[in-house]
Amino acid sequence: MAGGRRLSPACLFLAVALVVVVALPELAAARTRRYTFNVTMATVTRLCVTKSIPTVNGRFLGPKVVVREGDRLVVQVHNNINNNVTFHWHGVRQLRSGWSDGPSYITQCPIRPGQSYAYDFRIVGQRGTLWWHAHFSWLRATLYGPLLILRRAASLPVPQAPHRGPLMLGAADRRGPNVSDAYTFNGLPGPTYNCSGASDTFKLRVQPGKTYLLRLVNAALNDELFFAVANHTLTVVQADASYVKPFTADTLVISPGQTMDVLLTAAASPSSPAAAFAIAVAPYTNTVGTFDNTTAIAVLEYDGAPQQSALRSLPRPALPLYNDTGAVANFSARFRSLASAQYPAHVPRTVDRRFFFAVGLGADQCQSRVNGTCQGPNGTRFAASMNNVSFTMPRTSLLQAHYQRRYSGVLTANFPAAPPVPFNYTGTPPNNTFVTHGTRVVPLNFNTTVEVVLQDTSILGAESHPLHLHGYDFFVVGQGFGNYDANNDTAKYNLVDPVQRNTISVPTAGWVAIRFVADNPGVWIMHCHLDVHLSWGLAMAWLVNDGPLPNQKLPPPPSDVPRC
Ligand SMILES: *[C@@H]1O[C@H](CO)[C@@H](O)[C@H](O)[C@H]1NC(C)=O
Ligand SMILES: *[C@@H]1O[C@H](CO)[C@@H](O)[C@H](O)[C@H]1NC(C)=O
Ligand SMILES: *[C@@H]1O[C@H](CO)[C@@H](O)[C@H](O)[C@H]1NC(C)=O
Ligand SMILES: *[C@@H]1O[C@H](CO)[C@@H](O)[C@H](O)[C@H]1NC(C)=O
Ligand SMILES: *[C@@H]1O[C@H](CO)[C@@H](O)[C@H](O)[C@H]1NC(C)=O
Ligand SMILES: *[C@@H]1O[C@H](CO)[C@@H](O)[C@H](O)[C@H]1NC(C)=O
Ligand SMILES: *[C@@H]1O[C@H](CO)[C@@H](O)[C@H](O)[C@H]1NC(C)=O
Ligand SMILES: *[C@@H]1O[C@H](CO)[C@@H](O)[C@H](O)[C@H]1NC(C)=O
Ligand SMILES: *[C@@H]1O[C@H](CO)[C@@H](O)[C@H](O)[C@H]1NC(C)=O
Ligand SMILES: *[C@@H]1O[C@H](CO)[C@@H](O)[C@H](O)[C@H]1NC(C)=O
Ligand SMILES: *[C@@H]1O[C@H](CO)[C@@H](O)[C@H](O)[C@H]1NC(C)=O
Ligand SMILES: *[C@@H]1O[C@H](CO)[C@@H](O)[C@H](O)[C@H]1NC(C)=O
Ligand SMILES: [Cu+2]
Repeated sequence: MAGGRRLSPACLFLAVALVVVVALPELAAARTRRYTFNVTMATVTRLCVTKSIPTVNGRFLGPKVVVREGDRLVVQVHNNINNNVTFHWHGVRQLRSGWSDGPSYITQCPIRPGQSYAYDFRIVGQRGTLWWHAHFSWLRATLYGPLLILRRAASLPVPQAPHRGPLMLGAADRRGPNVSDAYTFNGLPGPTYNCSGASDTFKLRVQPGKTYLLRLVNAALNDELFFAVANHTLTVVQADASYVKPFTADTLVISPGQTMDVLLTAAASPSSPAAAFAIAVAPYTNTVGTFDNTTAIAVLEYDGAPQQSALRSLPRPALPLYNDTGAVANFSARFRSLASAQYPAHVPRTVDRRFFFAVGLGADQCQSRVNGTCQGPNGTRFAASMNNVSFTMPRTSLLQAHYQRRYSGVLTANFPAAPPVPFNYTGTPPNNTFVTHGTRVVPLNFNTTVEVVLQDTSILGAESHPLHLHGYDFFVVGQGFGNYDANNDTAKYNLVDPVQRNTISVPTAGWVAIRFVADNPGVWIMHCHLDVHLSWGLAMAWLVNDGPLPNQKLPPPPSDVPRC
């Protein structure tokens, strides 16, 4: 993001989140729900370190926003910190409300210090767990919270269960946008870290024999995470606020940006002497750089259990090794849309436009080696790209430029549909790994059916990239290792019940194919949700033109939308 390389926040707390939701009456009429976000600095202490961090309303883990599908949500933001800010409602479709999507310089200019902006949108046809976070530079490190959408339908496709959630998984960092010091559960790192106090551990209390719904969000800046609960099997029922065919798993994999709703059944008579079990998260990565290789622990505590004195010695669940790509692939292969009569999967069976995007790292020439900015190989600077285009953040809002049809000097509508020079994406990298730069977009006619194959590259190391699309959910119709092969792989697509998501990890040294229908006019960024890669340019944008009918056009901007 603009300035992302330079701006270094006072601190990072990356999180897993758990939130408890009280059941609300069913079938309430659609209404307007209003929240106020006052962005202020506040002092937070974790692991014996106290720092001043940007917060919403003075709290770290920001407010829980609760709506019902069909509701209008209005969030009045006041920026009272000495930095620009915007907010993104991660996973909300924003049907014809792109002015409220939030990514800075894409759908709005930043809310400057002292300014206000009201995000105002409806939530249509979505239910489950999503989340919100800042979308300017690295500010989402501390500015985030859950967004829960209660269902409108009277009958549930999954077993009804008391809610325990959201559980926001994050991380804490003492230096800057670099390597975190700890992973966190709802902002709490737990007992595995030095100087952890009694108030540093998140505890989830349950009653024997009951089934709970956990709402999990990976809010960490740069880390895909394994998640498991000792001696408990989990049942996945939703992903990214879409229903899936329920399946059980001992270990989950959650990428930054993704959410997962899972059922946990507490044993009728737990045999553990203390009736307390460790909930653990640890990273999944193939990065060639350094990473936070710690394990964070929260506690699943049964009612009536004696107070725990020995949190550190709780039996831990066995998690896969940090680089176990096979475990990740096996887990992601299990997701299927529920595809029921009530919640059908409208999978596009034919495609109007096909795209092939090679996604990965690359290099920039380094002009100056001042203060470690040239840490790439052979004195280069790290960059990232799609089809060798590293995204340049514009200086004004792309949506504003589009609305006024003033593209000159802001964007060019020539983002390549395929890599300029094909190569063996998962083999020996080409000699020249320098990227090009630009604010290049793909223009789409309204209602175009799009297929994108996202192919990881091994340039500077093959690595998994959680790609997030704004404005749409997409169907994940295929994935595999190695180079995508149009002759053989297309025939194996699942066009019956593929999972629908807003964020999908491009497998390490592999590919994933997604489909969506461009029925939401506006400008929508698609980017890696590892913030470090986003700041290196791993992004592009779709420019979806208006349709012919009045309800297929982007409305004018709200009067208070921030200008550059
Ligand atoms: C926001 O918080 C600051 C600091 O606590 C306070 O001075 C200001 O009045 C608050 N603004 C609003 C709109 O609540
Ligand atoms: C990143 O980490 C390295 C090694 O710990 C440190 O020297 C450097 O200052 C950090 N960078 C930032 C931006 O915090
Ligand atoms: C938990 O699982 C471990 C490993 O499978 C087993 O040894 C232990 O007995 C289990 N504890 C309880 C309380 O079920
Ligand atoms: C990360 O931690 C695991 C478990 O402690 C260990 O096996 C592995 O070697 C570590 N990897 C790195 C790169 O530090
Ligand atoms: C995973 O990491 C372990 C320990 O760091 C290493 O021995 C092993 O070769 C790695 N596996 C892969 C597939 O890279
Ligand atoms: C480089 O670091 C030094 C020492 O921390 C600092 O004084 C200087 O301003 C930095 N230069 C740049 C260009 O950031
Ligand atoms: C390293 O960079 C220098 C200067 O750009 C270049 O001449 C040299 O060929 C590079 N070496 C390798 C191994 O890429
Ligand atoms: C690409 O490179 C991989 C790894 O070296 C190799 O196994 C594969 O055969 C290569 N594919 C092609 C089409 O050359
Ligand atoms: C890439 O570099 C290697 C080693 O320097 C060289 O042998 C090879 O011919 C180069 N390949 C191309 C396509 O330039
Ligand atoms: C979109 O296109 C499909 C055919 O490809 C058509 O059936 C449908 O009516 C179109 N929808 C709109 C809103 O134009
Ligand atoms: C892929 O398809 C081509 C052409 O249809 C075929 O010749 C080849 O054997 C196939 N490769 C694999 C690995 O299935
Ligand atoms: C904040 O946003 C304004 C408007 O785009 C811009 O001029 C300014 O440079 C930004 N400030 C920072 C620190 O990025
Ligand atoms: Cu990435």
